Amino acid sequence: MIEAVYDNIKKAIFAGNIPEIPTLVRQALSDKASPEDILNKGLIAGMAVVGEKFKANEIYVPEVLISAKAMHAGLDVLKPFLEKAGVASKGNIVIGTVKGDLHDIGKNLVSMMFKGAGFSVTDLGIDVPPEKFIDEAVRSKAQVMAMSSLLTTSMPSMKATMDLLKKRGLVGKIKTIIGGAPVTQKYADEIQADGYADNASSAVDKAKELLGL
Ligand code: B1M
Repeated sequence: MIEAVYDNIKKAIFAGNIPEIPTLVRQALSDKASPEDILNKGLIAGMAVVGEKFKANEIYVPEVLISAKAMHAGLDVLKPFLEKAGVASKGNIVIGTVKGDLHDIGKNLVSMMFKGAGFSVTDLGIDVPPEKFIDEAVRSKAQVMAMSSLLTTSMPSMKATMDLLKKRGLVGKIKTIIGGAPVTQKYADEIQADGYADNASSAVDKAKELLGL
């Protein structure tokens, strides 16, 4: 029964049916589905199909953009459930999508999960240059700087940010976590980021681990 609702969410994401998504997500919530299952089995599963069809040139950027809007409409409904925040802040995190990259769905999810785990989060948005990452991390007294990249062409901006962090003598003082579809642990090792996470929940685990929480 609930599987059918997940399937409808998946199809509505692929079809870019923006008005239907909030209704379906609310329906799943009232059917007692967990926010995590709605996210993973519905919304993210739908975006995965979009990614496959996009890669195979069966759909193009305008369709992907509409699906992304549908995804955001679903995340808006889930947000308060994913962010059921802890009382005292566990620490400050700055997060953003690196320079040259406009993808923000995964980054927004990671941001929501951090908030849900009780961190104070400064979200710098997309296309964030190295200077801005570091200036904001210093200004907000962040313990963790979290960078997202979805493009192989924007990954070098992670390295540029790490290089600037080193130049400013902040390595070790501000912990760094990187992630995003093309990013790997190997790449994190190469650029000497403190941590890598392959999904939003493991980003939270990694932040806690790095801060000894
Ligand atoms: Co783009 N795009 N896109 N796109 N797009 C990809 C990434 C691509 C893989 C599609 C493909 O070819 N199969 C491909 C990249 C190839 C590569 O470099 N490896 C690609 C391309 C090529 C492009 C353009 C260049 C296309 C063009 O213009 N010709 C262009 C680039 C624009 C730019 O950024 N400068 C482009 C544009 C777009 C849209 C604007 C249309 C749209 C983005 C809308 C938006 O974000 N607001 C879009 C989308 C939606 C996608 C796909 C289809 C879906 C991405 C997504 O949101 N996934 C994507 C294909 C795919 O990934 N399957 C694709 C759902 C999201 C929940 O997952 O973001 O992976 P994800 O986040 C995950 C994990 O990666 C991880 O946790 C999240 C969930 O648990 N994670 C982290 C993410 N950040 C993390 C940070 C962490 C830890 C974990 O720590 C800090």
